[in-house]
Formats: sequence, structure tokens, C-alpha cells
Amino acid sequence: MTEYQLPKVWEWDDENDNISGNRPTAGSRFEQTLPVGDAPLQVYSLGTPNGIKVAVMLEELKELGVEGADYDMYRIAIGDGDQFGSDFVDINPNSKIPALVDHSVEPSLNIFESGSILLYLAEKYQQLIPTDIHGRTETMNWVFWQVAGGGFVGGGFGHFFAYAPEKIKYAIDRYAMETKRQLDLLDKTLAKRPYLAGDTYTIADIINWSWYGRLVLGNLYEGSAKFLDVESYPHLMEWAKRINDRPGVQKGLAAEYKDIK
Ligand SMILES: N[C@@H](CCC(=O)N[C@@H](CS)C(=O)NCC(=O)O)C(=O)O
Repeated sequence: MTEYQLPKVWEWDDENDNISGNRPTAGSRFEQTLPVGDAPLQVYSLGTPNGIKVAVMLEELKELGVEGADYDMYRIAIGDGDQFGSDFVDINPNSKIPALVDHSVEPSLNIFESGSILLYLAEKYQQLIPTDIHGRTETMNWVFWQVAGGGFVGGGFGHFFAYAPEKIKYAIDRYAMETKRQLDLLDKTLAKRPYLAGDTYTIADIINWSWYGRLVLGNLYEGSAKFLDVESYPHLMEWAKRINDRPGVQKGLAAEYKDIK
């Protein structure tokens, strides 16, 4: 392991900017004009585990016959730093995809954080969220669980497993352990019921499937499904495959991202 002496005050090493593009400051870095299409909903995203959630949600709404959920979707190339442009930062000051603008309300509405976006769409169209207090609360439990922990832990695992410039055993062990604990929790929950929040398919399934569902199906971080021994979670695997086969999910994965330039 690399020798590291803790300084009294942490300072940013700009070599890291070459790895992730991230810096310890928020705010826009350059002027940018994002395109706005004719559809009421404008999605700015990318085909990452967090990014796909919105297109999957919108295609599921269309499959349910919802009218008015038309959208244009634009590619925010996070590897090229598009998320730090002024227009994107106006929509999402946190500079992360996905982001949504609803132009069907006056004035138009900016929505960021995937959990907030899915909840907004579920409430707007009264779909994919139960209306009874028990079902709704259990759905929210699993939505918040995903955005608060699942993405961050799974993403931390992916970072140290696949992207970090050196393999650090301590970091990989820590994140692999917590990722597996979360996969075990999903498996144990799905042993008792067909969907995360109960008997019906909800935004809790969409948001969790987009991340851990795709991970266990082998779609993220080459070699990680075997490394995490995902076959040892049979209920989670069955749920992941079942949701993967939904027409709305497949349409969401195949949805077109338009160029912003
Ligand atoms: N909690 C956020 C996480 C969003 C997120 O981390 N998005 C990643 C891509 S999956 C991103 O935009 N990364 C760009 C960056 O960190 O600069 C959500 O659920 O929307």
C-alpha cells in the first residue's frame, strides 16, 4: 500500500482531476447552452446506473398508457465534464446526472436527484407508487435506501474495484463487504415478496434494479458479478431477470440520447 502521511489540513491534489474530473468545489466551470426539445419533459442524463432510472421510469409510464409523459433525452457526457456547464448546473447545482426539466408547468420546474425525479413523476402521473399509507411508506423506504446508501456503496465498490489507479485491498474489502451486505438484504427481502415494497411493481423496484439489478446481471464493472458471487443471491437474481424482461425496462435501456452540441 502507498505510504501516506496525513497532513494537518487536507489539500486537493490536482493530479486527481485527471482521474475523475471532480474537484472539491461546486458551481459551473464554463458557459453552456443546453438544447431544449419540443416535448414537455427534458431529460439530461447518460446510460449509467443512476442515469438510466429516468428513461426506464418514463417508458414504464408509457407502457401503462400514461399520456403526456413525452420526453427528449440529451447525453451529458460526464467523462467530458458536461455536468459542469452553466446550463446543467442551473438545473442541478450538484453537477450529477440525471436531471429533468418539466416544461408542462409554468414556470418550468427543475428536478434533480434520481429519487426526487422518480417520486415527482410517480406523483404527477399517479402511477408506480401505492396510494395506501403502508404501501406508499414501504415504497419510500426502499427509494430512500437506494439513493442514500445503495448508489454510494455500490459506486464506491466500483471505483476501487475497477477505476482506482491501484488496487487497494483495504478499500476493496470494505466496499465489497458492505455491497454484499446490501445484496444480502435485497435477497432476503425478495425471498418474502415478489417486489421490493410488496406485491406490486413500484418506483422502489425501478430505482434499485437500475443499480444493483444491473450489477448482479453482470452489466456493471467487468468481472464484478463473479467477484461478488451474485449467484449466491437467488431471489435477487430472479427479481433482476424478471424486471430486466419488462418491455418498459428494455425500451428505457434502448432510449436514444441526443447530442447536446
Ligand atoms: N444521488 C444521485 C447520484 C447521481 C450520480 O452520482 N451520478 C453520477 C453518474 S452515475 C454522476 O453524475 N457523476 C458525475 C460526477 O461525479 O462528476 C442520484 O441518485 O441522482
